[in-house]
Amino acid sequence: MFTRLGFTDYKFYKQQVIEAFEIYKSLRGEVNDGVDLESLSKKVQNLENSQFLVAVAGEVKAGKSSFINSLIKEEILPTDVLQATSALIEIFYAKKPFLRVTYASGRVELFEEESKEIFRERLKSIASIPEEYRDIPVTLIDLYILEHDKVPLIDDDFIKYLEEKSGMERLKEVKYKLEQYAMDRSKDKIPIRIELGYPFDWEFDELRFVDMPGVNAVGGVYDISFSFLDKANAVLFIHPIKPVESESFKRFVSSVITKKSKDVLFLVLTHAAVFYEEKERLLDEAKRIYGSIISPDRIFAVDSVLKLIYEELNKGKPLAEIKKDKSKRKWVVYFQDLADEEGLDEKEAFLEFSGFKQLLPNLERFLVEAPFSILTEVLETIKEGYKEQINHYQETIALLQSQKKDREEFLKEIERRQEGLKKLESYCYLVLEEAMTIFRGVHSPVETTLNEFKFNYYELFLKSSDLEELRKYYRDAENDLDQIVRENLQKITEFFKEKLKQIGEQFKEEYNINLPKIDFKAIEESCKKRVVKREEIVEERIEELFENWNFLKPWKWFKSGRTKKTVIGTKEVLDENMFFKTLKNNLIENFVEIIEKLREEFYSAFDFYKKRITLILEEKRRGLEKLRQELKSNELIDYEILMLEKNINLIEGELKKIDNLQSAFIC
Ligand SMILES: Nc1nc2c(ncn2[C@@H]2O[C@H](COP(=O)(O)OP(=O)(O)OP(=O)(O)O)[C@@H](O)[C@H]2O)c(=O)[nH]1
Ligand SMILES: [Mg+2]
Repeated sequence: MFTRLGFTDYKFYKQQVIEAFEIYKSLRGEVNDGVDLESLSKKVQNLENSQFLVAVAGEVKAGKSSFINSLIKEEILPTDVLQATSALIEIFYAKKPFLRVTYASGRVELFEEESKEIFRERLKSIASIPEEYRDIPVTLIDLYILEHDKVPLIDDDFIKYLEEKSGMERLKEVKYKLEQYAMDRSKDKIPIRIELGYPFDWEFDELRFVDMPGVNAVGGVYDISFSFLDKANAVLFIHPIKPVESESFKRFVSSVITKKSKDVLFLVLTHAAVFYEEKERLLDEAKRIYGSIISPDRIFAVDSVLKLIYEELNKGKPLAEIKKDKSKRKWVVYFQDLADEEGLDEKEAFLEFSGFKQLLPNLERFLVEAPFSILTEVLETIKEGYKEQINHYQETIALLQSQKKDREEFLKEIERRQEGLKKLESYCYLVLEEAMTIFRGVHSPVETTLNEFKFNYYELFLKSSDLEELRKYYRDAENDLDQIVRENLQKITEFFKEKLKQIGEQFKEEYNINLPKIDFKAIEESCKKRVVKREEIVEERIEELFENWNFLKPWKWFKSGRTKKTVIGTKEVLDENMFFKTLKNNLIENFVEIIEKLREEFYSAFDFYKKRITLILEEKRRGLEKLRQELKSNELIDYEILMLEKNINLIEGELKKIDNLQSAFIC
């Protein structure tokens, strides 16, 4: 589905769907058509505010910043500087340029409407590690300050800890440097969020890139990066094309990336120009090596510098000018020559050679796929609602007509229907009882899956050997739990739907009433929310980040377990093992508790279904009662019928429009 569509199409159809929803709202009026308007409005609102987060990760110096620059067509992110680990940079479209820096203390610095060059310099001074401190593990010192809110005492213990954690040696010799660095550091000086809004020449305003600090030598990332990866709609792992074999990527996939993020992972091999002749071979090799980790159509070879040259040409800068930039000179000369040889248009050739022509459309399609299915969902719900409205109007018209013809017969008809509705209600309750016996209890499908799930993750938690693995498994567990809840609610819904369908047919024949539509999807969604109590995925994933910058939400549950200092005797020491053990125990305890709670919540979902069904039936009964009590002249009846017919016409027109819209984007 949606295979040929990209950002521009999405933007266009999104607008159309929002408009269709507005019309739906106005046509619907007070009629209850079974659609949960609140839930649908929220969905549409999310569409309006949706953002696409693209996390760009990779080893130090892999070419992450250059890659983003080449996509946003501006050389605004500093390259060739070492990005500090606590500093992620978010880049997105803004009409008026601004740079906002949030520090760990909560202090915010805002720079507005400055030139690209000034932003670039500012970013450099805020986000990168100063030259003189490159040989000390500044990140670990920062993390210490962030977690303890005080400067560490640089004693032998601490130095040993730094050496163990960072893999750097002989740090004792630079003790003065460690002290000097630490002395000047405080929460007020450690940036944790850097946002850059700029009027990029990029057709999709909802896109947000995140330039992540390099993953460390063993492929690990810190919590703050992890929470971004976890939320990202696409994760691009950047790696130089040679050597193709990458331990950091493998480790990144095996112990950082959750099962869910794995579905959004791309591998981008950069520096393709440097090994241009071998490019295809290396790409094939990568596809072969990583075949079991990532689908081959998510692996690309690109060269960011060539793309940047193309963008400059596009802006009208002549090659002779571009050549003056030392980092580009070599590539200009080589590829200009190659373009000549192959008889290609000079400008287009740079784009062609850059490899972005393959990557970009694929990335675009990938990113819009999920939102496109939300558009479809919204339209489907609206259609269901409209159809129910038509049913409702037709029923009313029939009643009005019978009222006109024979008043006595009309009253009888209403009574018959009311009686039918009462029966229907008790039938529904019977179905609920039946559902409860199937879905509750020790042998129910819910219990079986939950038990299996509990057992699996208990083992994984116990077996995990470091914090990173534990973090990943915990997140996997959370996602799996989501999935379990979703699937089981779906099963319940299916059960209801099937039963109600049978009842509905029977009632239509016997009592001449249509079974009212029930928005099961919305019931399912609100149940799920109640059960899992976490925000839905699409919306406001960015805003809450500051609050959680250091921990994942669930991580917070056992925040107390995270303090890295352990008191042994009278001395406070940094004991990683002890810390990890405590953390693991706390986590398992929490985990079991959460499942127990979830089970209870899940079962209360039945009450929720019951309430909803009762409400819908009651409303229908009330409507009939109103009709019964109203005395209408024939003239008024004719008028009402006319109005209802007009409504039906309008709705039918809208339905046709929606069908056309759908057939346009399902191609
Ligand atoms: N030829 C070529 N050079 C590249 C490419 N990507 C990056 N470079 C060069 O590689 C160097 C490092 O690039 P950066 O973009 O700073 O790398 P980074 O991953 O952001 O580095 P850190 O933020 O420090 O981890 C720079 O000199 C870039 O010009 C590429 O695709 N082709
Ligand atoms: Mg960088």
